[in-house]
Amino acid sequence: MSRKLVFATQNKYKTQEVSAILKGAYEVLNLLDIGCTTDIPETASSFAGNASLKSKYVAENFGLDCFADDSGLEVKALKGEPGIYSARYAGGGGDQANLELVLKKMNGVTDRRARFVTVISLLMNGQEYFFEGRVNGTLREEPSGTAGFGYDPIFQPDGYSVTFAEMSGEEKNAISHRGLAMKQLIAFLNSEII
Ligand code: ITT
Repeated sequence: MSRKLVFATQNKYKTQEVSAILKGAYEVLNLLDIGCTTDIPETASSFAGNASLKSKYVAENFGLDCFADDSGLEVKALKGEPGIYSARYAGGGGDQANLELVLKKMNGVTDRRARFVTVISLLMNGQEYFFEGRVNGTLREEPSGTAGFGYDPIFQPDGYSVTFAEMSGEEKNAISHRGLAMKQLIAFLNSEII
């Protein structure tokens, strides 16, 4: 039987991605699965700080080892925006509104370099560990593709001619920020003997 691991997220797409990556080795439970309906405040000023707030909330309130990620898109010409504000860049209008705001701000801008970043905080046996993944790419001028979520339809990873939203889940996970951070988490978990 596979071991259970709590992933402190309310984002169902992130749960699906991470479940697919950990398939076979771990059964992933998200916040709803453990009965946590609180919208955990993400008030820190860095990805690591926000990931930490989420994992600590679960450890303190549910007594469970868990991990959380904070992720986002950093656009060079926008001085790193939307960054930690990626999920609420347009103020609450959701993924489509966020994506449209980035496209609007990037209208006519020729330097379209951007990267996705994920930082994972793992709280295990009272100790905290961090893992980070990044993927560089460029922003399209128009959305393309329907897979994935968030900014996927406008992000084209370097070395590819398609956006994340035009890739299968497996292709995206193999090169994505979250996939890379998760690989480090898995290697760490596999190296733990107890
Ligand atoms: P939780 O905090 O509940 O985990 P969330 O959606 O708020 O879910 P984040 O705080 O990590 O997740 O915010 C990340 C936002 O960045 C997310 O809502 C997307 O807009 C964007 N994002 C992160 N990873 C992405 C990915 O793989 N593809 C596209 N957009 C992504």
